[in-house]
Amino acid sequence: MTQTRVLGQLLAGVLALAGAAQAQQPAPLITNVQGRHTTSLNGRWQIIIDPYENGYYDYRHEPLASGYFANARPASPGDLVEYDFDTSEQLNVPGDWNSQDERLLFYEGTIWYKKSFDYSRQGSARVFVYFGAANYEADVYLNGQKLGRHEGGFTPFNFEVTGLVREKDNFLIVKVDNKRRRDGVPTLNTDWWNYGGLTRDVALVDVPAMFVQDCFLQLKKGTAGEVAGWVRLNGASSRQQVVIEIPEAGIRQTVTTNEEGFAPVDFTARLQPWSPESPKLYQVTVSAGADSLTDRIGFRTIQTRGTDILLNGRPVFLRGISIHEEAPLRGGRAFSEDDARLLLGWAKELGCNFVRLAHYPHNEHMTRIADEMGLMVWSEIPVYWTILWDDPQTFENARRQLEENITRDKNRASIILWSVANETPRGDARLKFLKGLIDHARQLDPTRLLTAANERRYADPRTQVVDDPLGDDLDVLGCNEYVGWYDGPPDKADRLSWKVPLDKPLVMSELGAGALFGNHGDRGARWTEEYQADVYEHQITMLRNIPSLRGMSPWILADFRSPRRPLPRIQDFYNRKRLISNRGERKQAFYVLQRFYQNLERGRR
Ligand code: GCB
Repeated sequence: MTQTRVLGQLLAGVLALAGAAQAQQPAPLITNVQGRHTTSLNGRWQIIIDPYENGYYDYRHEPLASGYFANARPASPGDLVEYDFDTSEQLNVPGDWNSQDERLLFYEGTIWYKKSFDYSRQGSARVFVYFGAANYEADVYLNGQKLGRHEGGFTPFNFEVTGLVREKDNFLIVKVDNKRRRDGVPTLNTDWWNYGGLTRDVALVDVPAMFVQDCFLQLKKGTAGEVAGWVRLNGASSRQQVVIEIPEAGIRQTVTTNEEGFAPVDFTARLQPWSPESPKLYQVTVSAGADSLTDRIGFRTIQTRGTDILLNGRPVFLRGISIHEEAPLRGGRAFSEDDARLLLGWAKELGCNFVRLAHYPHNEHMTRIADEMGLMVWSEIPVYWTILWDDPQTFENARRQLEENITRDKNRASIILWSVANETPRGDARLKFLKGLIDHARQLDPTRLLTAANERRYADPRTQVVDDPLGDDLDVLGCNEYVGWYDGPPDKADRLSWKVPLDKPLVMSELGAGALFGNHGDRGARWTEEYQADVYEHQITMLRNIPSLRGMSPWILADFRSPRRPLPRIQDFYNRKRLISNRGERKQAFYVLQRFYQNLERGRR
């Protein structure tokens, strides 16, 4: 390389870094995207697989001023351009890359996505590009200019593109990188597949100059007839009137924002409560200036009293199941409304009134369909196993993912529990980290219950104790245990008693055993349906005897891929603890649990 060229590249690198530093953060999250005017950017996207990140770094590993995001093409036959989106391969968006191309099954690294589009601005003043999720890190560019970066694979983000988008020949380029990181959330080690890509919907969102960015409308904690929350406008430079209407309940309320566009809301209303038996949703419209935004919202209260969980003031037992965000019949990440209906429909058939959406925020169809079907939801962030408790950036990352999750879903009546962690190891740094998340969640949402899936310990060989010190800060104690699978034979459950010193409800957030559908044998033989069913039988007998047990979400409804499960012919990289096979066949344990849940529902515990 000549000296001037090297200097030029260095300078370009510095400029690119400076530009990147300016445009890093996504814009404040727009909520209820389903209720807005959008232009879908789903479909086929051109891709470049870039394991060495050549499109981002030069040979000194300095960021390039003009990387693949420039979408360069040779201007003359003598020009050297070593990539070409237009003749590259394509992938579907939404969708993970691993399940779309056999060569990408184990791929962890960068893939560049490009979508070209024309855009006619139908009177709208402002435009945002919205991503339902990209796993894990996304660098976003429109027409060669960097919009910013988002970290975290399961929550939405958006950038304003009002001044950048043009009528013809836009090109949106996203560098998606799913390399696992020690300081990431989740970290290097998980029991689920690291599906990479633009895994959820991508759309342009049109809004007026001033618009309803967000609102929080739920029953005030503990009251059946008072709606409390707030509205937030974007683009308001002075005080504004906002009208909230629930026509079916005869509600029309006007509030006035402050100069920043924020207004608290508080009014009384006679509303039929949302419940699994009667999942009533109301049309709620929030209007300000030229904007009017409608959502379907349910209203219910959720509290604890001693060891009871009270839904609308009445004790409820959470008949649940855990679910990963995977499309069981198709394979790969679930992303569509049909996927959500299939998974949650199976949960209903099992007799559930509750689902644990493990181990990260699922796509928005899941929580909206749960609202519609009447399933209570445990919603979780991927603070899983042993992340870096001492790293302030890891904390900030987890805090942001929690905030994005709550921001997106806080009006879903189905969500009763925010969970901040799964099977995290006891210790001071971890306690401080998780208390920080709990405090933040309570500030963002004072109406819901806080939980975490913790571990239990043996006080003596026959006594299990649930006494993780994090419990002091939780409303509901979550506990994972695998008695009969990782911990002794199935009948070990018969010999155990449980101690739960805190006067709080306990939810057994995981239990289970692996089996292949159609694999039959002796009850003592691993991987048979008989073994799995036996574990469920003994577990149910044991669980019945835990006085403060108020719910359970066994592991797990359907198949999910896992790199930790290589056993040939049995696992083949799937965690096999599912109750329903990937051809939809119900295993014996499905019917054991279904019978238990049906009896509970009929009041026979
Ligand atoms: C657990 C984890 C879950 C695993 C499960 C298993 O405790 O929370 O992510 O998949 O056990 O199957 O071992």
